Amino acid sequence: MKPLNIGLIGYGFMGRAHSNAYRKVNNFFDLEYQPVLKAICARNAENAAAFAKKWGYESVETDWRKLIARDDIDAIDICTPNNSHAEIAIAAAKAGKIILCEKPLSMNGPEGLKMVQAVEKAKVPNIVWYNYRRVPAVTMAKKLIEEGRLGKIFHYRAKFLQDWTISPDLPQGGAALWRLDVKAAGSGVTGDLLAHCIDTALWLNGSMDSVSAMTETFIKERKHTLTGKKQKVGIDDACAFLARFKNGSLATFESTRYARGHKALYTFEINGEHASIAWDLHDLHRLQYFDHKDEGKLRAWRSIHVTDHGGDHPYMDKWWVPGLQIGYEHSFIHQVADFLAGLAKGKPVGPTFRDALETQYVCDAVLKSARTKKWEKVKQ
Ligand code: SOE
Repeated sequence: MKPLNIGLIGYGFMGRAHSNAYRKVNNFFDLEYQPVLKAICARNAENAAAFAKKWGYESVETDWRKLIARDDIDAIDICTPNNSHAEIAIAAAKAGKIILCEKPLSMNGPEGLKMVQAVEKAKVPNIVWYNYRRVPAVTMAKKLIEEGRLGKIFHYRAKFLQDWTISPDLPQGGAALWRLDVKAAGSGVTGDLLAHCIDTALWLNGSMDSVSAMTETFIKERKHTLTGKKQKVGIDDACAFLARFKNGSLATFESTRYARGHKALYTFEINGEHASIAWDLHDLHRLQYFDHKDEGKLRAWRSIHVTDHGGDHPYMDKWWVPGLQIGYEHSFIHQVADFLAGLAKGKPVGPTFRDALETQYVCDAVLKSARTKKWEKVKQ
């Protein structure tokens, strides 16, 4: 097997999810490449060393520029807050590194475009970690749509609901709460949560034409973790938008961190001429499917447990015996497996930076529409 030396930047939630994927992928997938956990990079040397020990990284760096300059690093994995993605990715591309970047790609479309230009100029393989595409039930939804089973699509409906920022005492900023600080995150639920819904939607239902959005910031001021001072909150706490897809379908998207009782309720439903499908992250191994072509007396929503083998249920033949389900972390393992397989064939694997730029353009149009209170076209 060919080694692929990974240099991971950032050791938060995503640093763990990606490291776990690198460690497990070759145990379950037959691949030409094998990720090697070469270096972890983070500003706090002590924490980085503890992370290296726990996950098996061979070395520690505290400056990402030094990591990128190392000849023994093949791929840079960016798991830092959103405001540093562009600088790191552009430098990594210039150094000829393979790049795996956490979502969202960038703070906004223009910044994302520079990143796309950098990786395309350098011709380096690149991917963005929109992991939900590779939950087997979601991948199966894509297959069903591609097989034409839904026919013409009329409606796309998605939401991503959480409830962890309701307390006004929660500060903004710093290592754990940078998602609440607009300077680090770029936006609130739009870039953090709706970006997932948008990525899946563009993948399943094609490009969007225009959007009409509303956003709200319920808590206007929060103490900043780093300064200790109360500061204006610049992120959107909640966002809902209507969209028109280029295929003529209509869509609704909603996200909030103020839906008491919901932790990560990502759901979507698609209604086509012949059939409908629905999916729910809290029950991620099931795909709900209704087919109007079924015999009348048996026609009903079926709940498909996407755990079977035989090539029919995506990825599942790589795991346990039929009927035994897998979970959230496996979507990252699948992404690494697909990326490594693409690398061996010299083929790009989505979502590439360019794919993720389209999501960024939708986010930009959504935030603009919330400001102008008008329908806005999505930049193509
Ligand atoms: C936010 O709470 C978050 O962790 C997102 O940043 C992730 O992308 C999402 O998958 C789960 O929620």
